[in-house]
Amino acid sequence: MNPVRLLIRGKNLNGARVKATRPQTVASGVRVNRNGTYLFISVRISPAAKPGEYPLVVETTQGRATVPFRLNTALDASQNFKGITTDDVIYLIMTDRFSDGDPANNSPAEAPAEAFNRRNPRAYHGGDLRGVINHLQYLKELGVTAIWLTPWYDNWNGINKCDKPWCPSTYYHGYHAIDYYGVEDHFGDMKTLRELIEKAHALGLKVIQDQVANHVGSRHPWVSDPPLDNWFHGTAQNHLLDKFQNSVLLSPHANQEEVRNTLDGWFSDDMPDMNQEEPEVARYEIQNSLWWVGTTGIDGIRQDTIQYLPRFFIRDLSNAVHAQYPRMWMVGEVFERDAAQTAFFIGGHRGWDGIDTKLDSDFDFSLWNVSLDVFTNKKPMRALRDQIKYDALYPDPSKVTTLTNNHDTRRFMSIEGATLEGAMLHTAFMLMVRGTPQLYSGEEIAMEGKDDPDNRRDFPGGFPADKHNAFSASQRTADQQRMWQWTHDWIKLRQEHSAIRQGKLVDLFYDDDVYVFARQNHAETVMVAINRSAMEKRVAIPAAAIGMVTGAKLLPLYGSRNGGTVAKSETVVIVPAKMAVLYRIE
Ligand SMILES: [Ca+2]
Ligand SMILES: [Ca+2]
Ligand SMILES: [Ca+2]
Repeated sequence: MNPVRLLIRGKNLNGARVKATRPQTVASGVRVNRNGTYLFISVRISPAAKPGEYPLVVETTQGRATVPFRLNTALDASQNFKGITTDDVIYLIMTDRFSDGDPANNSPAEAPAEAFNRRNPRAYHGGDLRGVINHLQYLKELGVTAIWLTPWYDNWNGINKCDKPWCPSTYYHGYHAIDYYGVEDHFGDMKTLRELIEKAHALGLKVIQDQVANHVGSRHPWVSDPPLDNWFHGTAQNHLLDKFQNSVLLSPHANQEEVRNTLDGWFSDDMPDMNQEEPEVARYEIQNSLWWVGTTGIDGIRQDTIQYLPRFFIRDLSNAVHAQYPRMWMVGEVFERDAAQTAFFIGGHRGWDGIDTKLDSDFDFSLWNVSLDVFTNKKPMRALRDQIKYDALYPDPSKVTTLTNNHDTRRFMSIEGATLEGAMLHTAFMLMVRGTPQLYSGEEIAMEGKDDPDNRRDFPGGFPADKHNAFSASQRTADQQRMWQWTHDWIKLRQEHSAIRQGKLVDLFYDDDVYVFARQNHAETVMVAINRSAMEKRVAIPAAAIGMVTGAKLLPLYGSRNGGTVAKSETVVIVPAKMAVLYRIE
């Protein structure tokens, strides 16, 4: 992107002129805000410019200041920005709750002592980037191929006090940025972040950044002194508050008042809504996104609360990212149980508004929700097939990101009706169905946790003085080890069979207790049979539907010793109780 638009903060900037000090850069297009505290400037960079310092000089009648501006050496595009595909398995880490690798950063200089308190579920617990680096090998052993870290932007270090149940609270989760260009000091610094990404890449693990273009935190210095009067939708004193009438973002018949409330309303009084209709805001956020990719070498972006961004902006952001980093991938959080809504936001097709968001992926919350109900015995197994039929709404359903759950939802083991076997089948299903699966840290050891923040408990063994270390197989309980091994084994099966990662999905059988489907590509056909009941089930599969001829064999790869042979165009499979079985067709 050239020229780049820079935002300079200062004082007495009214009437300022800006000059580049070296011939390889040319400055133009000055714009200053009313208070004279922010200056926008475009800098065109010659393709011949070498990495180095290219300071700018700002001059007013009152004086002169030098502004540092550095061109960095580009990272190797063959080793970075790799994008995420269905070949990947994503593991979500809430950085503060995973592992404390550097206790020295637990109470940064200006942070009050009570902001760090492992007994307060809304305080910092000490997890950091070093803790993630220390456990990359653990993730490699589990078999995942990509990690998504919750936002690492710098957030306010203070503690909120109020008479509400959520106080005292901190921004340990990272969704209230006070500096879009800063790394949270509780988590580490840019050098540690680069080390994390380089070490992850060296192990074959990709890294996904959680970006939040929709809002910043109310402690951001912009809130009291905005770079432009319309930088936000409204002001701290006067703004809409989002009522989360999300379906108005889908409906062509929605009235504009409700649409504006949902798009422009603040996510909370504590989360000022950025105004992407202002081109300077859109430009700032797009460049910021590209800057993180280029500076750190990340492989993917998870875009928070994406449906509250204007659709033209999602498109412009997606296009800008793809133009500079062709393999880059962005997944959006459209937290909806209605597949029509998630499908509306994914790229690859135009909506009724004429916009194709070009968004690579969004999370499949509808299938996630049904799977929770099925594997806690609230809905019949056939509900999985009844949901997945709405894949008709997607231009390419393989592009969705499936999830076992995330940091905003209850952990499986704390849902009413949950059993370990249910959790195991839910996980196996998500690893076998179409899409790119995303697991949440701690599910592999069947952690418990009710609604936020209980679903964000510390990973056992990640913190100094933890008595029990679940990173180590020898210290896991029997249930933890059973879930860990199961998760590991199904990830491995996915990695070993391209048909699971890339093939089409064919429904073969579904009733109250059993769902059988094939995954099929040019290389092979595999078949997944899941039986949630306490009884062994025998089901007849229409073998011809997946090209099996008389005499063809079903070889069990996992979950059973019983295979099958095709006779009279069908084959009978025996699925053990509370089990998922994978077969290969021969
Ligand atoms: Ca720490
Ligand atoms: Ca901070
Ligand atoms: Ca918004």
